[in-house]
Amino acid sequence: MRAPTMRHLGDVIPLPASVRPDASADFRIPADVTVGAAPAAAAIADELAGLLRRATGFPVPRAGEGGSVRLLLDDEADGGKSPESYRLDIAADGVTLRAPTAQGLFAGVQTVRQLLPVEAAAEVVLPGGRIEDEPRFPYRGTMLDLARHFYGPADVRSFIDTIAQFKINHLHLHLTDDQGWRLEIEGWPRLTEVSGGAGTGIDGAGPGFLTAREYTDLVAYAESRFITIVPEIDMPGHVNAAQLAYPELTCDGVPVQQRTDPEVGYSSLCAGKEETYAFVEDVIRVVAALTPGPYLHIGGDEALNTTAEDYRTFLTRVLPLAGKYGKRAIGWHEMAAVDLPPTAIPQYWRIEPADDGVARAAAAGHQVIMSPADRSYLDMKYDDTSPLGLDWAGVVGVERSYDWDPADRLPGVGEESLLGVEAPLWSETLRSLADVEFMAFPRLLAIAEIGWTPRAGRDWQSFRRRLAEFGPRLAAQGVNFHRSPEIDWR
Ligand code: TNX
Repeated sequence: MRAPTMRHLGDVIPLPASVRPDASADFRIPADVTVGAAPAAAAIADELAGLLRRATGFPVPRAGEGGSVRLLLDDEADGGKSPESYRLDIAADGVTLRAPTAQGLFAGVQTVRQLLPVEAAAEVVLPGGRIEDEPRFPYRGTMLDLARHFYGPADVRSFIDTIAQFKINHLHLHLTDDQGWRLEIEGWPRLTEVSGGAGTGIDGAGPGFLTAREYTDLVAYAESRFITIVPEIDMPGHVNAAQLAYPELTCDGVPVQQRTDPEVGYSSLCAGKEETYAFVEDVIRVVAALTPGPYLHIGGDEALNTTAEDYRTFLTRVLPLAGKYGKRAIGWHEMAAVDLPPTAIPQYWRIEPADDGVARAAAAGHQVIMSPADRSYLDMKYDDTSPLGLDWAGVVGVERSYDWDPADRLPGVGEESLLGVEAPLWSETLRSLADVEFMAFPRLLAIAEIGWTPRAGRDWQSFRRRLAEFGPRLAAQGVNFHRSPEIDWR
């Protein structure tokens, strides 16, 4: 007899690598359920106990290392497994979740969370069976554009909470652009005083910046959700806000006007001036010191007002600075036009393949992040009726977000060249967290599944059916998702 609220073992997004249901092993969660874990997994066990408490109304105390729901850390020696892998066994007498790392346990807890009913019920039953899971790609990301519109720490935290459920593990923050500079940089106070203050952002409507302290706290919060922050300082283009604050960063030293329009491609740092590199090195040093993660994004896109020679001069000098301060450089794919340091990662956003050096970089061993605008850009309109968004890369419905593969996108850049996928969300038309959520959800769930689920296991009809069940779940969390007509929402 199935409890009416019981979920199916495979009703998870992203779909796990292997799901083997066993109807004889359903776990009827008893009133005396306890959660046990090794001390190294205590925080994750606390989280799981909280989720069970909310779903059942039972007290769900923590139980040392025993308990009817147990989190086990396996020996790391378990050769070759992804640190994010986990195995979940649900049996009539309890649940065992095992993983080689805390990160894997966290991933498994997100799966358990989705197997609990949305609303508290008199009897909560977890579906019996075994899930064995690990990600296809190590990098599964999304991006917020804090430059065109600033979102404060509370909004970014809320976004982190939502995306972590879907095993997104990188959040790229686009911190600087023509319309604003959003991170305090020690020694360069005017960046945020002038370009983070009132009247900045698109239409002057998106002011604000992160203090170094707020940024540090945000990075730590993300880390507690197993999300790595990837900070971007965009250069040599997209720098009007920096030049407004420090006119010596222009070639002629003449002050620029403040810009709050969405135009791109007009500003450029001055490749021939030493002041440029003193500034850039200082910024990279400070951002690297504030960022524990391995990556620093240097932008490099749409430098339409920089000559090809200046672009090469600039990046050839700047890219090694990421390595000097202990980081791997990520840059938009335009940077592949120059000779890259061995660890540099191009992020591909083009619609049509072109001879832009990305395939050459992949052949030389560089990893690539796939973000094709016509599939993964969360700022594109869903359809012609979308109240928000742009359409230069076309309209991107949910099926279009889902039904493509990053390993097929660019000849010469196959599975083994991919670090992963990222869905960027630019802010030109957005004004609030509610707007961010409307554009990101549900499309980001499609990208999350592309990044996690084995290619052979993916299927649009299956995704569409599973996604329908997430309507009430997202609604219960207060997430402002788009009720796309492509989905038969519950
Ligand atoms: C292109 S894609 C940009 C951004 C815009 C975006 C709008 C890329 C690397 N740069 O400056 O915000 O289009 O969709």
